[in-house]
Amino acid sequence: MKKVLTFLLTLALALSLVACGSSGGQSQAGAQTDRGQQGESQGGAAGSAEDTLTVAFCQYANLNNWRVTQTNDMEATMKGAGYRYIYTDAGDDTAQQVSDLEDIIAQNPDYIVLAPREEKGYESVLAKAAEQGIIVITVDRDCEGEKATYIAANFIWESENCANYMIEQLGTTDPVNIVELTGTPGSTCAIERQKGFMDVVDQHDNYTVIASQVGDFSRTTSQTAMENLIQSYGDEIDVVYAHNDDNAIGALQAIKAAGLKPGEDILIYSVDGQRDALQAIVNGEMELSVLCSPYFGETVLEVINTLENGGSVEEYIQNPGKLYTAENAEACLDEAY
Ligand code: GYE
Repeated sequence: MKKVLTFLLTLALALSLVACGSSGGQSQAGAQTDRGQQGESQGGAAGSAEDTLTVAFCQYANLNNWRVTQTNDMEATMKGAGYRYIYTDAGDDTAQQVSDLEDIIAQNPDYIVLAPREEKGYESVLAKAAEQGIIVITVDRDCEGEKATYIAANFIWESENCANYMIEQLGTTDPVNIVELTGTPGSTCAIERQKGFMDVVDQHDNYTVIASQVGDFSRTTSQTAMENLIQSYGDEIDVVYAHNDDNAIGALQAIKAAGLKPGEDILIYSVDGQRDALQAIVNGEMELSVLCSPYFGETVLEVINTLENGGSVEEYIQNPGKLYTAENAEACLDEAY
């Protein structure tokens, strides 16, 4: 039974290790523009002012490449479609994001695209939007409250793949000590990336998570956290499991600064598919980054078009992912952000 399972896992892994190139079709291309200012602006040519839709994008922060890429893609796609565009950036503060939503609702847009910071805290403001007939689409993380759909990656799949790839490399007999650097506390991706990883790791006695610290999807926070972990555990650490590439790159810097060799003394597994992570894989300093695409504009556009034409949409729309490893990272550098 165990053999069959191992075979199936290896097969699943092999299938998800797709090469790069135009035929892959796994990542959505998105035009990039300079980051938008807060406020409202008119997009490209479309019908008269009355029949132009207004779309608001409520971003929770722009603290890393992933977020900036998401923000730029959303602005370019919505303006490219000719919509009136409202944009807010809550500066990594949930209470501020709720207040941004209040301001957006006061402007009565047709749609709100919400990238929520965490899962809780938005219920009453989303009820207000619904009362006013404003359609809400959540992107990349979910939150409680009324919405038409939730578009995101499968965080459980991402984190199971981190664990499976690690197990494929390190086996099921020798003891392996892991430190985990987590994302924004209370966010869907931090909750599920921990769960998916632990569900796999818990099946093998030789793997132990010796410490877990908040990296907050930030390079500087993660670097400091990793410095402290190296001080406490030193040579005992075999693996860093990072909830995103900023956590991974921060850890990588701390490992190097401590005179240790990433890729030899400590192996790093992560999620996002950021360019710096792919480069680290090419350099032999990271093992894996699982793609979590920051491009949502095209899917949001499809949702809006479907709803405007009287159609219905699924309550969860999944963004596809894939694995970047030493086998394909170099060939994929150009598609990374
Ligand atoms: O992994 C990270 C970003 O919510 C899925 O947030 C997203 C995560 C992504 O800041 O880089």
